[in-house]
Order: sequence, then structure tokens, then C-alpha cells
Amino acid sequence: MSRRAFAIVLSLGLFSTAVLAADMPQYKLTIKDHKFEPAQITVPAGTKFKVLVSNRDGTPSEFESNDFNREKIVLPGSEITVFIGPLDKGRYKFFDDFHQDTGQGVLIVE
Ligand SMILES: [Cu+2]
Repeated sequence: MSRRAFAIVLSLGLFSTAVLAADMPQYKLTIKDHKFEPAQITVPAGTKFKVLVSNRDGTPSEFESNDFNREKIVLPGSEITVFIGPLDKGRYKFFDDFHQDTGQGVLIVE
């Protein structure tokens, strides 16, 4: 493939990814006092979705799940986007790896 053709294919690929990301269901989680608010979110099975996690504490947190294999640091006062799924129906735990005593939550996939 020529370099130009490759560039076109690449830009089309990025474009369709951007459109899909915009259409994707989106959920918000806030970390406050080292807890997730809400501590439970319900999402559709078989669909990719995104979760925005914002940290209102003055210390770093880490959004983590062994059940759906994600791990991402959330700095104080900042927000991250985590792409998850598609998942089968079930309960998927997540936690704040830096504050596991209090930072626990669950995704209900149905
Ligand atoms: Cu971790």
C-alpha cells in the first residue's frame, strides 16, 4: 500500500473509532473520602461503554478491577476515562487500589 493510501486508511479508522466512542454509553464515578460514589452502577451486557472516574480527594487513587482487567491511576482533582466491555451478565467488582478498605464498588451487568 502506498504511504498516501495508508494515511487515508489510518484516518478513516481513527474517525470511526471517534464516532463509536461518542455514541458509547457513559457513566460517571466520583471518588470522595476514598469511596466511590455511586458504589454500584448498572450497565448493559454485550456493549462497550466508558466510565469517567473523577477524584475529588487530595491524594491519588487507582481505579482497578481484576474482574474486568483494568488499572488506571486517578490523580487528585483529575478525571480519567476507562473503556470497558463488552461484558457478559454478572457482577464485576472494582476497587481503589490505594484505599482498598473504603474504595469498593461493583458493576452490575444485565
Ligand atoms: Cu493497582
